[in-house]
Amino acid sequence: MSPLATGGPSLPQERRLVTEIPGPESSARLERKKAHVADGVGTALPIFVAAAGGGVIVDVDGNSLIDLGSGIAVLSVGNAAPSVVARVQEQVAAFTHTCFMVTPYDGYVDVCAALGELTPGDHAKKSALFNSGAEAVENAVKVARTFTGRNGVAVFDHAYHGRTNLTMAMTAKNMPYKHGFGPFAGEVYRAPMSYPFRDGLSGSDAAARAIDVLDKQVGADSLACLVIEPILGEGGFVVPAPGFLAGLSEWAAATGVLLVADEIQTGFCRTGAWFACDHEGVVPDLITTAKGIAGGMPLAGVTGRADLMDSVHVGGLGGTYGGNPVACAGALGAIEEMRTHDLSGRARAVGGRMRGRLEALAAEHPVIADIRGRGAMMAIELCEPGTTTPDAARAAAVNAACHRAGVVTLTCGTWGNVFRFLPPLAIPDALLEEAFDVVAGAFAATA
Ligand code: PLZ
Repeated sequence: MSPLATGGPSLPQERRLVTEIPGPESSARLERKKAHVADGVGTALPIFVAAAGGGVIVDVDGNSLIDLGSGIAVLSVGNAAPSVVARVQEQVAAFTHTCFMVTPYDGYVDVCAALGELTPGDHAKKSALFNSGAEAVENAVKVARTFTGRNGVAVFDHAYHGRTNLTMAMTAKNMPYKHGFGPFAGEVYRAPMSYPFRDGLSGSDAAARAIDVLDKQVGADSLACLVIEPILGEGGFVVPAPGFLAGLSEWAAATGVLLVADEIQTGFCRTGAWFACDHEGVVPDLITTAKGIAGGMPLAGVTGRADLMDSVHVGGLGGTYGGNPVACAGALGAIEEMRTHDLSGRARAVGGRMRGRLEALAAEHPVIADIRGRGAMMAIELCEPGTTTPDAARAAAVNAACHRAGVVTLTCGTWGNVFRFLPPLAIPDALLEEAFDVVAGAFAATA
């Protein structure tokens, strides 16, 4: 049984190791997992969770680990945030499901209204809700194809958009996401991304390079949309050079190609603004959201210009669970928390602290070749000193050392050599500092 009944910010905000990681209770459960759960479902850090909240995850052995991953950028408001818990409890006791397509309810409409207000641009907007990020991306493509009458979908190098058939085609990396799973959906075309550390190009030059590829190899009049993460997520937290997104946006507007911003990882205060596009003054035609939107409940959205969203025939968008009332209640609680506590400001403060620590670390360890990110979405790319040759082995070693020392860290990037930091914004400063002491120790121990 779990040693703790509830999580949330009242959990002691401390790193506490009472066994090795993973401990005996987690190791026993890992054997059960191996017996009953498909091997294809991997696990980055096999501690079984009993409770979580603020900046910690407590496991079944009684260890308390510092969370620098937020369940992959989900827990902006923190785990089991009181505002989310209260609304979810109230909703789950009232009704758990009707299917919005059968009989509607307020929560769905309230979330769509909030998305219309918060996403970039002050034009008339409408939304539709789904269960996962991949599903949102699929539906954004459906809307774009219907509105434009064109089929082509442009995506970028290093992109990650999901694990369904269309979104696998849109995702760049083969292992582990695509290997052996084809054939993939057609009409997906890939253009070069701006990657300042590796290409040294200005934003406008990188945009011209991408536009040239799309012009010559596809033709704008065959493209329904251009789908882009304004900051790459799984692909390595690459922040495109300033002007790259604006250059693409101008070209898209001039050619009738719809600009779809995939803000599933960057959205909802993570980067220090409601959305990453806000930093560049770019207003996408459509935006996909998920992850941080609902404090851990499964919910995703597509939001866009009302005329685009309404181009789809009645009944063309939906699904049994999309915009489930309990998930919508979670979103309304999370959004309230972000609004009342200025979580964008908090993300900037957390990001500033992390950048300072990473700069100090890079001065000592030449394997750290690049520091990048925005707000509380920061990463370091590890390369053989003085080169751009990826050092994935070192990233894996540092990651494992952090895990053993009680800090939940994640890697990412096409070459697996990027170490990324995504703390819950509810993490106390002292705990964040302690986590980076551990990261520094892990670099020293693996040097
Ligand atoms: N678009 C930008 O980051 C999800 C994937 C983890 P789903 N990223 C984490 C994994 O290995 O499966 C993501 C994203 C961007 C789309 C998605 C897909 O969102 O909710 O996982 O479907």
